[in-house]
Amino acid sequence: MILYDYPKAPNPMRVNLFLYEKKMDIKRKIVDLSKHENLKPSLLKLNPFGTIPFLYVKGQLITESVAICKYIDSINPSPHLFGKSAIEKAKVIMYQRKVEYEGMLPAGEAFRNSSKAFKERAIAGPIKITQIPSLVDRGKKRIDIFFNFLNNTLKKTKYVAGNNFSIADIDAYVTLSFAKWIKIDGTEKRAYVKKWKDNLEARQAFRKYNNLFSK
Ligand SMILES: N[C@@H](CCC(=O)N[C@@H](CS)C(=O)NCC(=O)O)C(=O)O
Repeated sequence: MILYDYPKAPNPMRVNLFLYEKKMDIKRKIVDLSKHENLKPSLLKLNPFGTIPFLYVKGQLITESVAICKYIDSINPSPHLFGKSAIEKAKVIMYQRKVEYEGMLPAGEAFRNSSKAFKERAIAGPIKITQIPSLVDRGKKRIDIFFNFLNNTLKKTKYVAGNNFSIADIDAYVTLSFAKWIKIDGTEKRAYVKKWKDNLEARQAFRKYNNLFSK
């Protein structure tokens, strides 16, 4: 099993935090996104979608961070980051999808449609897509709505999907970090988000991830 990785970028960050929470060390190959290595023919041959992370396991390609996490979870179920009971499992998926659709995607929209580095690359992967500047403000507005939702959620429960830590926390934390790339601080005036973030950053897995870049 090999993970094609670039830990700094938001989607690989999700998988890295997930692996650290599972205390799993797997073989990795770094694909330098700053040098567009993902778009090299040799890499596109392995993963035609051109996105990172991706996993190669038993000759099979698995892309999409949540699918990679699901595979890891299936081969190594403990700790239960996708929930344990039937209700909990459904809630984890419910919140994980809300985080991904209402937080991560708008953050990506605001970032990729504003950054000069992505002028003709507004969508990740090998197909050229021109930026749409009006998506920047809309993306930022949606992120603001998302962080309010997150704050209200965390007012009621310790973690995003309830009282147990899950993949929904990992993805929400990645969204919080990603939003900083477009100069949005989701903790500002959101005391519950701030408390939850501090709590996550005290976890061993999050410390390990953040230490990668602390030099
Ligand atoms: N939906 C995919 C998104 C993957 C993605 O967009 N990855 C970015 C890095 S965060 C990427 O590969 N960018 C390469 C590019 O922009 O060409 C997932 O969940 O993994």
